[in-house]
Amino acid sequence: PRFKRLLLTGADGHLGRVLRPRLKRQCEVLRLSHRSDFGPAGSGEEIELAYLENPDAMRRLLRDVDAVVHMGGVSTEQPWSPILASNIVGAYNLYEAARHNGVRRVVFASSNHVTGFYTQREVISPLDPPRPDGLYGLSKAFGENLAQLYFDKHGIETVSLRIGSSYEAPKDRRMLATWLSFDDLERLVVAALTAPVVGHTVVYGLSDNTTAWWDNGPARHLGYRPQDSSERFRAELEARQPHIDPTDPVALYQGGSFVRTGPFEDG
Ligand code: 15L
Repeated sequence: PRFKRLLLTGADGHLGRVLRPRLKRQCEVLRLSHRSDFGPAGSGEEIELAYLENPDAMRRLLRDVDAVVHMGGVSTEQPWSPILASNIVGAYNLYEAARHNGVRRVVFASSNHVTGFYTQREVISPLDPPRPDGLYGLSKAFGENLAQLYFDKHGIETVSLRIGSSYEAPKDRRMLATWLSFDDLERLVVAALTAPVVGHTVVYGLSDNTTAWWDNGPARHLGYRPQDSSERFRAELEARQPHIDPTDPVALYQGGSFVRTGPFEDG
């Protein structure tokens, strides 16, 4: 294995569960963390439960790890308070813990919702300015800026993955463009962990889809080569959803339905 010990946060989340066996192949010991109990450790695994918003727990969690794959946190549009706790305070605690423990690299699960208010007829790259489609996307933009600060000031490297839609198969027509297969997710995370020099690199997480809104040219140095494509699902998805209303915000914007949810506080 390439690493002695890797840490996977959000290990019991949707993508944490996908990455758990795959990251195990990259390290002697895989430390797994989540906020609530998720069963026993397997061989070559350690489990440590921690709340992202607890700085002491985060400091303990990052002890003796070579790199962190940070999949923990809120992963959908939600009210401000859980986003503040997990994605703002939590991201800060993670980077402070990395600095304290001398951790050299973080792979940060950012999201395409950092740029969800670009339209589906635009092709953008990681160099275009953020345009979050909600509080969730905004919190991920904060995480990316935090990563940049911790590289510039403390030399901690990060690859921010603006993950599209990572599922077994795309679920709707939008996901023909945003789909990231689980095998390509693994390729992307491994590239992010092992590319020799990354500084703070932002990359979109998508497979080799025929229709796409994201140009990863500026992140070519990662060496990520997607090998799957959503194209084989196209006929079925277009048959299931034959009509697109181009004035519907869900069809207009890259973030899809996320542009419509929230704010929550006033109902
Ligand atoms: C995300 O950021 C979410 O975590 C995930 O649930 C999907 O909805 C995905 O974006 C998407 O845009 O499809």
